[in-house]
Amino acid sequence: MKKYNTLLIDNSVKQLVIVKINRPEARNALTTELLIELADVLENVTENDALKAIVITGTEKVFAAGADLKEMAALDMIGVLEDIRPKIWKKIANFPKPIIAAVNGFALGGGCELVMHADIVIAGDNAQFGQPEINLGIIPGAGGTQRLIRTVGKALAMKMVLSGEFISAEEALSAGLVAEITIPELTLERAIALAKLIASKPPLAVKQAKEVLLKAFETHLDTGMQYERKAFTVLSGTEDRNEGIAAFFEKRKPVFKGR
Ligand code: DAK
Repeated sequence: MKKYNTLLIDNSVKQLVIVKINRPEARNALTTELLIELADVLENVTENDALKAIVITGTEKVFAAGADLKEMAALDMIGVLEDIRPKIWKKIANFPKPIIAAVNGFALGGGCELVMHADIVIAGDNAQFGQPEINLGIIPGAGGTQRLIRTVGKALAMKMVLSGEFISAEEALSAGLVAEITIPELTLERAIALAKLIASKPPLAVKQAKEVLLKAFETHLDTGMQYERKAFTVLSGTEDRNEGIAAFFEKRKPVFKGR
């Protein structure tokens, strides 16, 4: 995979791409360049059948401190209106393979919103999540009002967005923003282990599962159930489904082919 200015890419784990956000001097603030590079990584992973999932992480102290404020300060209203970043966020949201976030330290503003674009979040016990945009006279712009409320509920989302107060890893876990907490030294390792486990599963089922689970954010139950039914039916016609059931009865490990 190519080299990027703002991301470090680790291809050493088979079937995975590990992306480390690499702007420590600006606390991993998300510039447009960084988002473009991230979208490029996702596009490459989407197109490569051998790659099954990505893991996104930051440094020990900061996952990401939000949108780059120098860049934001330079934008007037028309600049914001014509900003290309909403399109890039959409690409991240539409990425079809699993994204696992390994979060140590601060995940603030756009950084917290990036966490919410991940499918599974593993947090170090030093992690802090927040939407401090209110302190800057703005509001979240990449889903921090919409995804946050759907994830953690009204009470906590209102508190975070209106007050700018951060929540701890523990609070994030009990609110459902985070799937697991580890000691910070193991956050990435655990995220990789989980990504490897997912990479061993039948890819068509993983893809359908992600797609249908995310539908739950935006549909009524009845419509969501129809999506589930359709995806379930489609998977019934795959070789991997036959292989999974056969392997169960033959008491052996299944060999999935993504067909
Ligand atoms: N942008 C640019 N530079 C930043 C930065 C940021 N978000 N955060 C930190 N830095 C820079 C600091 O300016 C400082 O630079 P120098 O002074 O060394 O040149 C350096 O990083 C170190 O910062 P600190 O001295 O503050 O470091 P600490 O370790 O003491 O504190 C911190 C770390 C992360 C708690 C703190 O830096 C902090 O509170 N940062 C700002 C957090 C924040 O307010 N985030 C929200 C940003 S607004 C949209 C999509 C998304 C968004 C908007 C629109 N659309 C699609 C329309 C998102 C908006 C946001 O995220």
